[in-house]
Amino acid sequence: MRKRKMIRKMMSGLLLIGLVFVSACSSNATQGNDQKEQAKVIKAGIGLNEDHPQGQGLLKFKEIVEEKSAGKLKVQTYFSASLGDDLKMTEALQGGTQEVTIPSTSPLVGMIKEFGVLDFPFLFNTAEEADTILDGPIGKKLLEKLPEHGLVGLAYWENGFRHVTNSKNPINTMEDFKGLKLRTMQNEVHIDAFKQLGANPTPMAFSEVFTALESKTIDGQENPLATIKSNKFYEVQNYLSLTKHVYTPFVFLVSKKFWDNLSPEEQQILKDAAVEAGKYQRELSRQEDKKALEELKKTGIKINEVSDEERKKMEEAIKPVIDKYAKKFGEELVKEMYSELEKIRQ
Ligand code: TK8
Repeated sequence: MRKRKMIRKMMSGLLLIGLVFVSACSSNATQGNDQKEQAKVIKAGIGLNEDHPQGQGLLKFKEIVEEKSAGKLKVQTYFSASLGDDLKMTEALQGGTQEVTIPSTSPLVGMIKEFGVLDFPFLFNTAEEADTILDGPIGKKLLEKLPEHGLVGLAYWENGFRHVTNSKNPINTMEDFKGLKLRTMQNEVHIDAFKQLGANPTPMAFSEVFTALESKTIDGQENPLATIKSNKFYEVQNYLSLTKHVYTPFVFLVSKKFWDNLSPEEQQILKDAAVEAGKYQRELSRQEDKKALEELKKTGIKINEVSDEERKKMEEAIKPVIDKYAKKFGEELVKEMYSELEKIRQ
C-alpha cells in the first residue's frame, strides 16, 4: 500500500514538473514570437509643421513604410522642430538616438562642404532643372559623401525657391538690401552672398526665426512661399519681395547606425518609400507654392516682383562669392554642375 502511494506521489510530482516545463516553453515561444513580431521603431523628426508639404511628405513616407513592412517597421512622426532643428536632428542621427530627419542641405555644409554647390544663388532657373541635377550623377555623388559622416541619404525632396521678407522696405533693387539685418540658414555661401549684396546677415536655426522677427532683433528672413505662409511670417513682416534668389533641396537622411542593422528587404522598403514619398512631396510643394502666393496676397503683406534685370545685377554682384566657394568645394564639381545645366537648357 505504502509503495503504491509513493509511486502515485512521484507520478504526480513528475506530471507537475512536466506541466510547468511545457507552459514555460510555450510562453517563451509566444514571447519569442512577440520579440520576432516586435516592430522596429523609426523616430522621424522634421523642422516644419504637419500641413507644410514637408510634413505631408513625411506622413506619406510613414504610410508606405508601415504598409510595405506589414507593421514590422513603425514610423513615429515629430513636426515643428519638436526634436530640435536641422543640425541638432542630424547630429541625433549620427549618434543613433533618432532614425530619420529631412533637413535643408544648406546647414549640412559645415559637415559636408560639397553640398554647398547647391547653395549658389541663381543656380537653378526652374524646379525641373533642380530635379535633373539632384536625381542625376551630381546629386548621387553628394549622397555618397554621407556614410562617412554616419548618415545615409535616400532621396532629395523640395524645400523650394526662396524669397525675402522684411519689416523695413520692399526689395526692388540691390541697394534695398543695404544694412538689412537678414536671418540666413547656417550656411557660409548664403552669409557671404547677402554681405556682398549689402545686407547684414545673421545665421540662425529655423525655429528661432519667428521670435527674432517679432522682437525685431532681425529685420527679415528668406524662405519659400509655403514656409512663409505655414509659419505665419506675414504676421511679423511688412514686405515680401519675390527675389527667387536660390533653390534649396531637402535631403532624406537615415542614421547609418540604424540602417546597418536593417535587413536588405527593410532597407529597400525605406529607400523606395523615401523616393515615392519624395515624388509626391515635390508635386505638393509646387502646387502649394502657387496657392501660398494667392493666400499671402490676402494677408496684407505688401508683395513686389523683382525684375529679371535687377536679379541679373544681383547675380553679377555675387560672382566673387561663387568663385571663392568653387575653389573651396571643388572646381571640377562646380564645372560639371554648370555644364550639366548648359546641356539641360539647350
Ligand atoms: C526647416 C528648415 C527650413 C529652412 C530654413 O527645418 O532653415 O530656413 O528653409 O525650412 O530646413
